Amino acid sequence: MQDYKSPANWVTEVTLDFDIYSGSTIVKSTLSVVKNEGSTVEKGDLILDGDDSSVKLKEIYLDGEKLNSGSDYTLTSSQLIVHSSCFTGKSSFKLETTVSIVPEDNTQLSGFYKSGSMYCSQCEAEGFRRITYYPDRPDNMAKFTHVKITADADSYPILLSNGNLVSTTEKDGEGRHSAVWEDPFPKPSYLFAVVVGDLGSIKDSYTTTSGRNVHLEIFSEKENVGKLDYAMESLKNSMKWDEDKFGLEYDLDIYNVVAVNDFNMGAMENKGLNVFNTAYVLADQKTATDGDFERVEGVIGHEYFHNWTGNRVTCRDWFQLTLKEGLTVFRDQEFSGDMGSNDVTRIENVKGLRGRQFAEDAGPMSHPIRPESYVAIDNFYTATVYSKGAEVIRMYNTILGEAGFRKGMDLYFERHDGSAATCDDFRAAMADANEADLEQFSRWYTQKGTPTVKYSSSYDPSTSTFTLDLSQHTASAPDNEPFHIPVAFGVIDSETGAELVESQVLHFKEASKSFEFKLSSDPKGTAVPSVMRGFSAPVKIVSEASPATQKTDLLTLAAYDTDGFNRWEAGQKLYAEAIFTQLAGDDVNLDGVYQAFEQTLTSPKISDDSIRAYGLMLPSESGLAEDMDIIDPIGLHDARTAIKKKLARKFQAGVAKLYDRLTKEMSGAPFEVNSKAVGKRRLRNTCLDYACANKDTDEEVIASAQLAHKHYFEANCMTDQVAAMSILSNVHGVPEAEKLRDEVLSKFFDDANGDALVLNKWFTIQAVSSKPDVLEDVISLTSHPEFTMTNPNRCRSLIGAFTANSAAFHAEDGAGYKFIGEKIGILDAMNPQIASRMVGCLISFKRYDENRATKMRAELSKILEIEGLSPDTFEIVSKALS
Ligand code: 0A1
Ligand code: ZN
Repeated sequence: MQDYKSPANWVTEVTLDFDIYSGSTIVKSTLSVVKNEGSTVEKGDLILDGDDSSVKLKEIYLDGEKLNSGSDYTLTSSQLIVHSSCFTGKSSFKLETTVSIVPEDNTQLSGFYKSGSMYCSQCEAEGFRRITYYPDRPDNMAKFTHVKITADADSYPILLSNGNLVSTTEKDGEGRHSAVWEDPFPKPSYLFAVVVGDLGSIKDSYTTTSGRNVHLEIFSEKENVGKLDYAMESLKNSMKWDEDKFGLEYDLDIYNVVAVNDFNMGAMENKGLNVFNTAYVLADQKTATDGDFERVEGVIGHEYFHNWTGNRVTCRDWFQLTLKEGLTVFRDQEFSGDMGSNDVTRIENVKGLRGRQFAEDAGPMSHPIRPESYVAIDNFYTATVYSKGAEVIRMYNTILGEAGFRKGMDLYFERHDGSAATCDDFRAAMADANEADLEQFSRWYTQKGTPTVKYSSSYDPSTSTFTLDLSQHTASAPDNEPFHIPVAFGVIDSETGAELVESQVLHFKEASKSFEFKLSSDPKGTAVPSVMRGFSAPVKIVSEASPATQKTDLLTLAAYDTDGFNRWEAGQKLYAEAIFTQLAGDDVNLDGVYQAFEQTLTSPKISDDSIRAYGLMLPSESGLAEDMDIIDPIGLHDARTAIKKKLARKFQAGVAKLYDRLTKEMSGAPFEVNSKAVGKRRLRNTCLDYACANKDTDEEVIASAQLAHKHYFEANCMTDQVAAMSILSNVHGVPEAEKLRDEVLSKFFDDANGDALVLNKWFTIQAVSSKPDVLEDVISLTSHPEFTMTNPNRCRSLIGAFTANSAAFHAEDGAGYKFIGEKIGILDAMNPQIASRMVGCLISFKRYDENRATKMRAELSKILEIEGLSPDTFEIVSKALS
């Protein structure tokens, strides 16, 4: 990690003036600058960042004196350096600049840009330097005391920035009007925002515990205003949750949120003015799936929670990104769990982590949650920094307990509110508040890779002692020192299901260690260890018991574990074992799998339909792939499909019965979004999936298609439509079934009526189809009039989705790679952030066989040769090829 140095000068106050004209925006800034007495930087020059591909300097004055290029300042492609000779002897001064920018030409969507008919900004991580010259680093916290926006009044009636509205002017003789905003909280430039447009909105209010009345307003393009209610509910729930859980209240009188169509990421926590990708804020029965609703709630929560973990306490430098992101993801996960079901949320989050973060950690971009170096910081908004970062925060919670964690949070805010902090500051607050030793825990911040924890156990009846042996190592980073791993643990009696050792957290800090437990009485059956309950650490967990013992242990845990997560996990492990056996071409004995599946399908003990549904679903191909040294994408897909078919065949009657029961129960019921209703839909759609998996003959293919077709036309919501259409999109080769498929696809398209988010689903479902000619479909969809590469959501919905279609993308002839390679070249010139994310699908070539690896490498080499390749894409590709 580069050594941190605070700058020679601080900007303490800022005024900005945005004068927006079509094709050119003039930005005037006045920076109040003071010398940083604590700086160790040798030269005292004022260093301002600025991207000259976006910002054109017009004028520059220091305390009213015009400065001259060369003698007073130096302009490079990325900096404006004001020589210290201009301000020697001054303890403070004001620097005024005028620049022009062209938001209409900004296709990178970083800085100030146009999205449809509105203008908006995106400043994290380094977008502010594309708006004006400024010390664009998160440790420079300044008050933005006066932000004036002027634009055409008729085209842009809404003028927004951070903080409180100070004044407005009416339309003048030239048809222009203005607004002035002031943010009383000092902030780094990455939290600055401006939005200008002709927007609709919904309004509400929230009164904080201490009586502050906060005006809440969510803006969107006018035609989408009807889809904002769920976001507003989620916002109010988030505000209440943070007060209840952490005693944290909102601190301004206004909280604005704006939905934007063109956005690189999910959303942005700008102080008092969140900007959201429409995909994470718009939701209604007709256009959003339950997953979409869930994401809206989670992301609204995430951005709101950033107000304390990110904005009030920000990051000293970008190496500390996980300080705000890991912590805020942990907070949004806990919020979502509390709003619905904790077990369900945990299962979903762990599935996500295993599918994406484990893969990242096994590839060339593997990095610790606090990265050591970067070329483009935008490349480090990763699953590791976010999701593994959240797991690291969760481990503090597990080690210190909920009350201890809260004490640590309180101390963290007491020490660091209003400043820019580090990951070490956070760890110190947690340790000091609890008098805990978290020295070894720091390795989670410095060491990369996914550790594997192996375990074995034994019981000695002569001493009534149960022994658990643990060992840890990181295959991808063998030099790692042992981590401090909290292992949530219990022991179950295979005969009675009784808990023989009460659930507790073991502190596993050595390369290997044995833990002993005295049992009060001998087990009736065998004593089965339940290890890593609730997924208590981001590790792979492997049993060293014989395959036969493993199987019986898993059946015990699937039936009796008192930990909901491990009950689910046991079933998943049984399924995974069957899939791998099938893949190896060995005889698969499915007795255990059948037993677990049947139990899940019928057990009256399972009261949550989502848990039942997740228990019936097989592990994802991406999750399974992480347990293979060399990934065989097609073999894996086929093996998983084969096991699914066997289950579908065996439980045809039971599945159909459950499907029918749910259909009856749900018919006529009003549409609701709550755990119960979502669970029913999830379970019924899981049954549909199995019911439609019996497709050995043409008759069966037709019958499946008919069932999905009926499901589609009887659906009262997007969730059910998507479930049915996803099944139909796989149909091929049986004309009668293809007719039904095409009918649904075109009805879906017509009903979308141009709705961007619904059309994204239409593209995605076709891109992830298991049809053998899916690539041809995808290629022809790139010429569809509704397709565009300039909108990140649309681009991801087709191109990105295809890369997730593992069996098709990794086709042996390399056609998938070639297609993506070409697209990345085009994309990089427009939007490097999106291109560099997309290229991630090619970099893990070492995980594939020689044929595939060679072809993937060849595409990467071609990309590397592109003239003017962005630093973002260059960083990823060059790392992969090195
Ligand atoms: N801080 C945001 C994520 C974000 C990061 C970069 C962006 O533009 C390049 C936009 C958003 C969050 O965690 O929600
Ligand atoms: Zn965040």
